[in-house]
Amino acid sequence: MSAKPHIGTREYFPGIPTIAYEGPESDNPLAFKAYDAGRVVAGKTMEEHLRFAVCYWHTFCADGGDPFGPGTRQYPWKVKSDPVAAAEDKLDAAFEFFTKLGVPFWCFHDRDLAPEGASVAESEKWLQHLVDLAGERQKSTGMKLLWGTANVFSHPRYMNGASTNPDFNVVTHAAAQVKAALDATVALGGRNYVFWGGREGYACLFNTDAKRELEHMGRFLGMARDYGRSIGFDGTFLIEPKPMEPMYHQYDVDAQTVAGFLREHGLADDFKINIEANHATLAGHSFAHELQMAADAGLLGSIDANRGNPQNGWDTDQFPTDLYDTVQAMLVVLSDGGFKNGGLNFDAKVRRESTDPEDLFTAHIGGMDTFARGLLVAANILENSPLAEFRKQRYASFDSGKGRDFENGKLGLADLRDLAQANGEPEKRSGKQEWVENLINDYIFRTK
Ligand code: XLS
Ligand code: CA
Ligand code: CA
Repeated sequence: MSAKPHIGTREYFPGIPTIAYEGPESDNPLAFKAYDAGRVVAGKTMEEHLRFAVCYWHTFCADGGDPFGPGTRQYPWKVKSDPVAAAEDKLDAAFEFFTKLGVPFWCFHDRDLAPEGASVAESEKWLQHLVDLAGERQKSTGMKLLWGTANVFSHPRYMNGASTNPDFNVVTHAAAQVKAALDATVALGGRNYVFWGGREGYACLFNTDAKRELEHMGRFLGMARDYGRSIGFDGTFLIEPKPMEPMYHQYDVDAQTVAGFLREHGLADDFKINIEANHATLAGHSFAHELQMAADAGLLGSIDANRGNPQNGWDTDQFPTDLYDTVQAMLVVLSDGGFKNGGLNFDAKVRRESTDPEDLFTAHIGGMDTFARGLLVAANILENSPLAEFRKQRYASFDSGKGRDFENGKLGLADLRDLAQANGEPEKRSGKQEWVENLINDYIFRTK
């Protein structure tokens, strides 16, 4: 460990000001056009509704490397050869970025923050050191932690999985990391703790006992829940679904799969779901579908805000710029009563070809503005449009009479048969899809 903690005197983003709201007419790429943190919408400020977070891994750790070539960005906080000293520099760069951008939250994996040591104890010591420094930075800047997590998928020991590994010794290492990451999350006042099952799945079913692996995963998550509660974690545990990549099949396929798993293993009171937009599309769903399924199950916890590329089938983690997507997302979030512990974490990376430090800022500004516009439009639709009433009316036949008896379980299948015979052919009722789609666009056009 380097002798003295870094004191953060260096500026890593010189020439970049604190980002201000300048309004829709501004041409300044380093200003918000829609995100006006203090503006009140539907009873809360934009900052309170959106709860933006910057993720540590894509923004400060990744340098643009891909399977075909090395990184394209040389970050000034990555030059020191002592890995702990480099981690201290990275922390300073991160907190400078957070404060200049004006987001209230951040997110990390254990190994983003501190390097892996030569033993479990050394890894814990280094993480503890960086957590202490991060705690000081949080205090001086007012930043808060949206969630912490453990990276139990990059190290080669996890090639066959972490909690679902066929080797118990590997499971113990995953437990050591999750324990330390929970300690770190609690020390930093994190509101959530995330499990993304990166290698919890299989590449080949012939050599896999999927039933046993799923039982191990349920037991492991229960142990993590019990440990977290025992050290005073009162936030939300989150599972982040993703159907594949890196594995051929990952067990947390989508929101409905995870909801069933949580109920089967007695975890649904402590766990909710973290929906990532790009993972939804990998599962063959839309972002809005995944949010709706999670919300309907009472399990919508938080969001990883990004987008995929419709022309390919992998996890491109691009910044969200599609207003239609964010309007749909915010319709679900607002109808669900808004975020409680959760928020909008930009699990998104600039393209390999985007090499200026400024690109990190413009990418986040674009994502924040797109969600802020989405919030404004969605709030306007919910407050002023006939959408909710139209949807309710489609189901009006269940609000009284035999329809209500059906919903209340008072009728059997033969009763329904007799009603069909007695009432004859139902009247045709249009679903009016084109009309509702136009209505959404009308509100996108008219919202100020
Ligand atoms: C990867 C995931 C990962 C989780 C946190 O695809 O999005 O970054 O959010 O481990
Ligand atoms: Ca994610
Ligand atoms: Ca992703």
